[in-house]
Formats: sequence, C-alpha cells, structure tokens
Amino acid sequence: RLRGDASPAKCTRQEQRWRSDHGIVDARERFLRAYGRLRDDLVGDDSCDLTDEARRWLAQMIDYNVPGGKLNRGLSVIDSYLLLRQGSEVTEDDFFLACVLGWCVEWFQACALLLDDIMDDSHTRRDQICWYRRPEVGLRGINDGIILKCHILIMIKKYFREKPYFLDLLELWSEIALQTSLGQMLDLIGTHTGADGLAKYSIEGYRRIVKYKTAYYSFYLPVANALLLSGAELEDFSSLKDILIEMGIYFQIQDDYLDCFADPNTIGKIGTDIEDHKCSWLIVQALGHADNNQIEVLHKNYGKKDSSSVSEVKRTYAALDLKDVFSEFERLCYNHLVTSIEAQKDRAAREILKSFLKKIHQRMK
Ligand code: GPP
Ligand code: MG
Ligand code: MG
Ligand code: MG
Repeated sequence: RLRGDASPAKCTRQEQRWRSDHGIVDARERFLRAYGRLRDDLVGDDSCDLTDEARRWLAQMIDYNVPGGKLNRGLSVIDSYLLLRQGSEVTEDDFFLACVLGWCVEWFQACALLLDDIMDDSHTRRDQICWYRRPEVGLRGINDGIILKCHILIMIKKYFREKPYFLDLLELWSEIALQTSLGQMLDLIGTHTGADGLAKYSIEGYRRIVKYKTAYYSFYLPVANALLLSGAELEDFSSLKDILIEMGIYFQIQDDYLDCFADPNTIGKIGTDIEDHKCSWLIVQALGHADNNQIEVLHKNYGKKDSSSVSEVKRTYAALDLKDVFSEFERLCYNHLVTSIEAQKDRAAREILKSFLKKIHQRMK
C-alpha cells in the first residue's frame, strides 16, 4: 500500500491544540498540499533524462518514505516561524517557503530513517515494512536514501538561491548533516561487540551519541531554519539552541524506552536495540543499578538475536524497575526544562520551546 499520497492525515489532539493556539486553522493541510507540489517538481525535473519507469520508481520511493510520519519536525518549522513572525503579516509566499524548509527537514528524516533501518536491521517503520525489506528494493535502498538527501539541496537552491541568508542555510544544512552522520557513526561503533562489550557504555558516552545522531537534526534544525527564514542571526540564539539539544536528548531517551516497552502497533516499528547491542539509555541505567549476578546476565544476553536472550534482558530490566527509573527521570527532566525555558528572555524563544515540550512530554509514540 502506498502511504502519504498527499491525502491529509488525521489531526492528533496535540495538533488541534497547536492549531487553535495560533489561529492558523489549515496549517497542516497547507503543509500537506505543499508536499504534492514539491514531490511532483522533483519527479518531473527534466534536468536529467529519466525513463518513465525511473520516474515511477522515484515517485513511489518518495511517497513510501517521506510523508507517513508524525510530521512533527516539518510542522515545527512552520510553528516556530509563525511564532517568530508574530506581529507581522505572513504572506502566502512566506508560508510556502516555511513549508519548503519543513519538507526539507522531513526529507532529511526520511533519508536518515531509510538508511538507519538498514544499519539497524529493522523490520518495520511507520506501520509498514521497511523500504529496504521490500523484495524489489533490498540494498538498492541505499541509493534511494542518497537521492532523498540530494533532493534537499535541489529544493533549497530552487527556492532560496536569491535570499540574503542562502549561504547560512547551506552552512546549516551541511553542518547538521555531518553531525548526524557522525552521531550515527558513534552509535554504530558502540555496537561492535568486542572484548569490552558493555563495559564501555556510560551516560556521558550515551549523551554524546544521541546529541549528534538525534538532537541536532530533530530539534535544532527545524528552529534554525525558521530563524533564518525570519531574518534572524543564529548566533543570537545560542541558549535557545542549548535547550533544544537538551530536549533532543530527552526525546531519544524516550525513543529508547519505547523501543523496549511500547507496543509496536503504537510506535509503528519493532524495537531492535537489545538485539543490536545498542548503547540505549535503558542498558546504561541497568548497568548502573544491577548487582553482580544481573550484570553477568546482561553481559551474556545483550546483543544476541535469539528471543530467549532478549527475554532475559527484558526480565532483568523489569527486576530493576526500569519503568519507574524512567518515569522519575522524565519528571525531573521535564521540571528542569520548564525552569530553563522560563529563564529565556526572548518571548518567541520561550513559546517555541514550550510548543516543542508540549509535543513530546510523556509521548507514547
Ligand atoms: C535515531 O536512532 C537516529 C537516527 C534515525 C539518525 C540516523 C542517522 C543517519 C545518518 C542514518 P534509532 O535507531 O534509535 O531510531 P529508530 O528507533 O527510529 O530506529
Ligand atoms: Mg539507529
Ligand atoms: Mg534504528
Ligand atoms: Mg530507537
């Protein structure tokens, strides 16, 4: 089944709240409409002499991978932009440009997930089988991921070449792309099950991995795009950036928690962190709380594909009350973030951060 063929997805409760907060009743629909236009332009681009079959592949690949998620990152560009522009009129053209950058973030996310699923040996994503697991795709999916990444630059050049902040946009995107790939590299290096195995995992190492692999592109990137679009200088918002990165780390900790404890039908993907020997927040906590016997069980079973090893690890997590450890962490982290947000001098910065926090606090998916 093809997903995301520009049919408006149903609004979540959070999204409806967001809409009424800002009085932009059709922002999500307008964002989805922009998708159809951007996709058609990329598929129809005649700078390359493609066959009809190739264009069909391209259209299907984009539809399968780009629009089927929660769209939080993409909509955050618009959300943040509207907050930054409060008090001044946002034209139809301004709004469309915010949609383009929002979709660039979603394109980036699609590329990252497509490739991440290959590297993590995952099975499902966004309620459907992973793209690379489709029989007609396989490792050809690597090239599709590269194409999605190239599309971002094409869109930015097409719509922003003449803008005074064009170079800043290019610098931002190349910096974040590198940080994300380096984060992914740190994540993957951790999964080498050498002699030191789990012993190398620490909370400092954990924070380094997730700051790079997730926080920059998921939290800072959408806001930085909105800042540039509204004519701001990124250097003037360094404390906003710091809090967004902190929120991104919290978001990945939730992702790690959900990987183990959520129903795959709710999160749309089957967790693989235990099998993959990932430096997950849960294993770092488990190692910190376990006694010698439990440490031995974890060392013996972590990173093994068979379901009985995975069950042993999950049993140990349960014995260590990791669900409660997580709830307590979430409570403290939330309070800490609220305090940091309140200390922000700039009102738009406070509103942007609050809107992000509202979207992720105690999320179930
Ligand atoms: C999330 O890790 C991080 C990414 C998806 C970034 C990948 C970056 C690349 C350059 C490929 P995760 O594996 O925990 O995500 P998920 O649980 O969604 O698979
Ligand atoms: Mg991964
Ligand atoms: Mg993954
Ligand atoms: Mg995960």
